[in-house]
Amino acid sequence: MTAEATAPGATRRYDVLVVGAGFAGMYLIRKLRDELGLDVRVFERGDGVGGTWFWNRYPGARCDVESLFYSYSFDADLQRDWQWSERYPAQPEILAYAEHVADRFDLRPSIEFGTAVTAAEFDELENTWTVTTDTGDRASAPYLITAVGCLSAWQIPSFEGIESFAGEVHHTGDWPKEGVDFTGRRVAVIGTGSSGIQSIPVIARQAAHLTVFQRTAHYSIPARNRPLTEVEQRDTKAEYDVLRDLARQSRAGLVTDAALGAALETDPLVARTELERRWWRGGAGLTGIFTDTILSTEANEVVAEFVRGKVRSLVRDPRTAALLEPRDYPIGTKRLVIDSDYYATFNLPHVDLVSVRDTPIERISPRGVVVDGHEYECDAIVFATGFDAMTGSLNRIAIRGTGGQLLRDKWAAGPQSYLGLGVSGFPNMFMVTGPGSPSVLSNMIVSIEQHVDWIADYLGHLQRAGIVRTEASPEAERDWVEHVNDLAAGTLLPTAASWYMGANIPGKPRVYMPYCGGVGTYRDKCAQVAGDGYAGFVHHRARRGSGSTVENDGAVPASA
Ligand code: NA7
Repeated sequence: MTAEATAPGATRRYDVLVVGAGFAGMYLIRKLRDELGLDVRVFERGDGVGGTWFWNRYPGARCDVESLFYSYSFDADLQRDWQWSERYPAQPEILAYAEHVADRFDLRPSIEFGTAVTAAEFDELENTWTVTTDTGDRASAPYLITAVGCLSAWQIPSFEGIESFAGEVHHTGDWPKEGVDFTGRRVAVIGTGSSGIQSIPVIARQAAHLTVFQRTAHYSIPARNRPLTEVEQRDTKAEYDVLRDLARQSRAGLVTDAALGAALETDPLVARTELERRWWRGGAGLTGIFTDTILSTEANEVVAEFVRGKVRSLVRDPRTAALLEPRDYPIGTKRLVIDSDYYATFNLPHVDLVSVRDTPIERISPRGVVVDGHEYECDAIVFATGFDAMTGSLNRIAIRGTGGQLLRDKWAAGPQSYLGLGVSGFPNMFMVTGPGSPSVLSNMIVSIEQHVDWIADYLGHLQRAGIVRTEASPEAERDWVEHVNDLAAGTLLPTAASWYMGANIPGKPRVYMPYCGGVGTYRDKCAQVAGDGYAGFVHHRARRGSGSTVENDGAVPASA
């Protein structure tokens, strides 16, 4: 199918509208355009593909999932041909991969770059979505799919005096393409999540002086990044079918070491040896050592104290080490950070750590950052202050469903969705890795592929069955939200003031947003819903002359 020819300024018509050309948007084109033959239009605010990896070009930006598994599995030739150079891929390499995929599958003709979607509205008579872009263009289609990413709406806290700062200001999530040279300059980094922790060692190598402002000390584990050997790549690729399948059935979309068992039932010497082994091997496997790390405070403390011990041995100045020891939340309840040389950076004579935990940043002055009456002078400020995660990038678009309801109003008390895929009151709209799905708790590419495959199957089914309108039922949505909340409530996850909880944004409701039951379990649930005729979705079938008939009452099987 092709878009109807339209007069200039008129609304263009397609089969599917997609917001975002990151890994989700790109795979949607491949699947919907090339397999289902649908006319797909993707709107992308950046001027290139890659989403997160297009914007987050800060020094040291690197994925915390190993490159051989942070890659698409949908095409055997692609996964065989692409060569990764390092164990953990750096941003330029991931972006080069995304660009390669776009070229290889000729995705760019389906994407409108440099075009942000500002509004999307559902027409209840026509059963179509119409989007409006920041260029004033309008396009409509029966389906709207959001592929906006979970960490795309970057945020700078509203510090007093920020506009008076005379130097340069950057946010890690909106880093200039041409890079920033900090050579010989005094730099302030505010924030010590993944972006801060990854960028601090690299900035320290350039800057004349670096001051790090830390509100919460985070747990960070060495990446032990290194070049990948030919043999490793060849052997992994030979086993890809098995390994990818295990990842799909796993908890986090990764093939990981099995847990030893419950912490307090494990021989302390065995536990200690395994903690050391995992620390020295590097990467995110540390918290998976016990079955109850995220369930029991006592178990959690065994792992947390192990990391604190490492901080004490890596950081020479005891006062700085004490500030860097993470104590404010259980390990694993905020995203575990994977670093290269983070703690050792604080042994450098030109690097200072300022805790703003008890004395917050007072204001930004023309010359620097003011804390407790002291002005820390700098020439540049790097805000590594994170994102309005999971809902921010959806809520900034005026998405209107039935009755003109705004999605951001519906979600005023926290996101509500069915499976993180559909929203009641927003027919024919699907979210890729939306809140209520495993998304950020998983290897994102595994979750993206699962969602896109599921949505594509569903659109095929809808077309074949002549169903013109589908919508999550309020009951299915209510039950799913309750299930997602119950799962989180049985763990330590909601106890941290994390971005998973919306706690990093003043005024944002505190709700644990992702589904924490694991990607394997979640995949089974989605397959079961599909197998049951898309239970939980209400279907309307076109009937000549009199609108539509309801084909499915949206009943959900009791076991969510
Ligand atoms: P994060 O993980 O949200 O980190 C943001 C950091 O900024 C964190 O240390 C915050 O402290 C700090 N922050 C935020 N607001 C302030 C104010 N007002 N004052 C001082 N410090 C502040 O974002 P990242 O970009 O590092 O990582 C996002 C995800 O990307 C990451 O989890 C990976 O999944 C990849 P806080 O901890 O809230 O006290």
